[in-house]
Amino acid sequence: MNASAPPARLYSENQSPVSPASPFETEVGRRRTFAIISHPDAGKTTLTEKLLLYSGAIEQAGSVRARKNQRSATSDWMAMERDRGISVTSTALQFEYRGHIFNLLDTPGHQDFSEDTYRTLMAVDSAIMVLDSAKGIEPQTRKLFEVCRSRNLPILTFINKLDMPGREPLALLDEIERVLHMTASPMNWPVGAGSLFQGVYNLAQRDVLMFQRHAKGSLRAHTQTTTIDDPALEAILGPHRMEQFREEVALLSDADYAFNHAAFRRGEATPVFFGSAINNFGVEPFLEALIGLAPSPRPMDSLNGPVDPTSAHFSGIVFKMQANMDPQHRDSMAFLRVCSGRFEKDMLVYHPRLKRNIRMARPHRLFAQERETVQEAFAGDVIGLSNPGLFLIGDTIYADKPVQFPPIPRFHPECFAKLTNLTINKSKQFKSGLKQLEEEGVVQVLYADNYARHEPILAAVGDLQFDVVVARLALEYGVETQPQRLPYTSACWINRDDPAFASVIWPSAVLRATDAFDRFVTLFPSPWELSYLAKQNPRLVLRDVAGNPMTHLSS
Ligand SMILES: Nc1nc2c(ncn2[C@@H]2O[C@H](COP(=O)(O)OP(=O)(O)OP(=O)(O)O)[C@@H](O)[C@H]2O)c(=O)[nH]1
Ligand SMILES: [Mg+2]
Repeated sequence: MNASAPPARLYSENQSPVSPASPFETEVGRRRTFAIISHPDAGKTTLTEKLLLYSGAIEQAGSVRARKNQRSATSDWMAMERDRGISVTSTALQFEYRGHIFNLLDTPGHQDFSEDTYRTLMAVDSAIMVLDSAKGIEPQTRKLFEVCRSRNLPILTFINKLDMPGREPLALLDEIERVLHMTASPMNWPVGAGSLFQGVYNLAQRDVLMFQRHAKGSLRAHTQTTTIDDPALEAILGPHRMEQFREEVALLSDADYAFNHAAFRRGEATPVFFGSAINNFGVEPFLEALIGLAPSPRPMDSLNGPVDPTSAHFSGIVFKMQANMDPQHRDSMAFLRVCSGRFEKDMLVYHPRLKRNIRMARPHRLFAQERETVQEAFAGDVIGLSNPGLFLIGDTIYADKPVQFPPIPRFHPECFAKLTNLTINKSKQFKSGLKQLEEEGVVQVLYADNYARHEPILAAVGDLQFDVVVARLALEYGVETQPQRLPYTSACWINRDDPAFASVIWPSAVLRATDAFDRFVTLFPSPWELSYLAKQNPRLVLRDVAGNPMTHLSS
């Protein structure tokens, strides 16, 4: 198919395309809301930057690992991200391109931040899976893919770093099919590889887009369109590679590789694109393809059934909180995915958790750490709400027709550290900073029941979360802190009113604590002690962080 051609199409609840009927439906139909996911370092932030460059949203792309005085990547705006060259938190970027509104969410790849990525995947209609051509499908990509699959999210694949020595493209397609059980349909095919990577062949249009390298990719690459029979192509590739290239292209015409849009929409097939984000090679065809392939807003699952994005009734879900994004506005921003209807500045919405109406006085369009007031938004949009203290992750809001979106589960923690405040005269900032970071979901904060000093215990999925807490407390709250790893690896939650609770004899190795919601938590040095407690107290219900019974322990 011609990836760049299809017009905006609107999908009804049963996923069959219907013609846009009203200006409102056209607005919804022109939205494309997607997350970029992968194992660390595959090039998500670099690709994000280049999509912004080609869409005209930025004029010059920064480098991810920015040296002093260089521009740095738009989406890695946090100091720690710039210092370390890794993404720590998801970033929302809204921009317009060829009549379409893109809501792009760049996610962190590191598994210690996977809870943030997971939340973001709850708010999108499709995902871009970035693969490093030398590494193929890496463990974290696979895990995130499983999350996408559980939500039936359509996935587009961008195979990156073709400018470096990598695996054979056919072997990469084979790996996608074998490991992810998804049909991989190439939409273009690389001309040359490594230092000889010169362009991509568009399989539908049967033309070749040749690239020229440019100033480390900070500006658009010069391109030239030619045909596969152009002698210049053979002159660049040499007779042997040219022969191989022709054979591959012939093979790809086979029906096995044909792109099936319906299978893609069901998450069973993925269109595959090749490129080198750092050099801007293959970025423009990918951006064009996104218009036709990335779906417009889909119905969102709610406890009341699927919510049609084109319903006239406004609804939305808060999927992320982020404080202190803009040093000039040290406030907390709630990221809202508009799930249905039209949002208007100053509209009155109902907040079921607070059981009251609130006025949406300060909605923002988000572009990484930048913000500007928006007057309206439509289903599919991600907007920022800066209403202090009103929102928590997972909050539903709606205008008139009651709806409740499912809760966004927290991840069960596996590492724990005691946090000491070294800036004694700033205990207020220490407390409020920690509360804020807890609300953002950066880390969970517990207080031990039997510690003499009331020092907080951080509970996390991975160690890097502790580094984020320390760095952000220092930079955003002026508080120096020292984390000290504790020897616990497992946790369980127990209801205090559990009938079996009072008779438990607590082993000395466990630590009893209370979480931010005043729930009772127990920490164990190893899973063995946790199983032991379960066996000794068969009627006691041990729960995970989401409150679900940990059934595997009783067997
Ligand atoms: N050679 C080459 N390097 C690339 C390319 N794209 C990105 N890189 C480099 O790969 C490294 C990681 O890039 P990022 O864009 O930060 O990767 P990421 O996937 O966002 O990483 P996390 O967000 O930390 O998971 C950086 O040093 C980039 O300059 C490419 O096409 N070719
Ligand atoms: Mg990144």
